[in-house]
Amino acid sequence: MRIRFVLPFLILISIILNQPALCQSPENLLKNGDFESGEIFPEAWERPDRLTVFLVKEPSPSNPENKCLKMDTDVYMTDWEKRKKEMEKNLDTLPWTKTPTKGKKYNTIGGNNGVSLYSDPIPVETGTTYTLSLDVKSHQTSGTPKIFVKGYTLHKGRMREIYKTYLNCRFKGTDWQHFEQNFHPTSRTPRVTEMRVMIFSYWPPGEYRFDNIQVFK
Ligand SMILES: [Ca+2]
Repeated sequence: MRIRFVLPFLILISIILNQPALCQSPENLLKNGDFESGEIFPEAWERPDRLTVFLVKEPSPSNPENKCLKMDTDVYMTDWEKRKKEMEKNLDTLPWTKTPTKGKKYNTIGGNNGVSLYSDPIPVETGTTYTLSLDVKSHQTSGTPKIFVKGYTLHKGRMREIYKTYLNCRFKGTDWQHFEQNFHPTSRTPRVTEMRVMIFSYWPPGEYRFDNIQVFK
């Protein structure tokens, strides 16, 4: 009698233990895409200027210590240019508070260049289709930040950009929203050997948040 009850249970356990691949997530090729490594600056990304780009706490139900990347495009161009010059001289200069903006805000960074931040390079495998995915949130009710992937090759001793694609993150509402897109960096540009992710926010001027950025095969 006992075997009649135990045997189906053992078979079920055996099936579960033999199916680990079904539960595994693909490896994220982008380092620190969840922004959890780094205290003031996110590891494996460009240095944020802390005027328009910040590493910030963004508690989630599963992780009260969660961090994400915040971009503020509601910053006057004059402030942004001043901060850029400071950081070109010395990356470690301390940040300061932006000038409050008003009016139609066409003279903000969001109305002009936009704000961007690059990841460290990721090696590219020829002939491979990749997936880019991420979560976006804003206090504004709509907007379209973009995530670029740029591909590079070594040309005359320098890495040159020869490939570019982007994911339009057209959100509505103020909750986190997920975006995902496939791309194939070597289908038309087979000389691409590495790629970088570039986060980009612009109009309307305001705050944009990014988390859980992944690049996987
Ligand atoms: Ca995170």
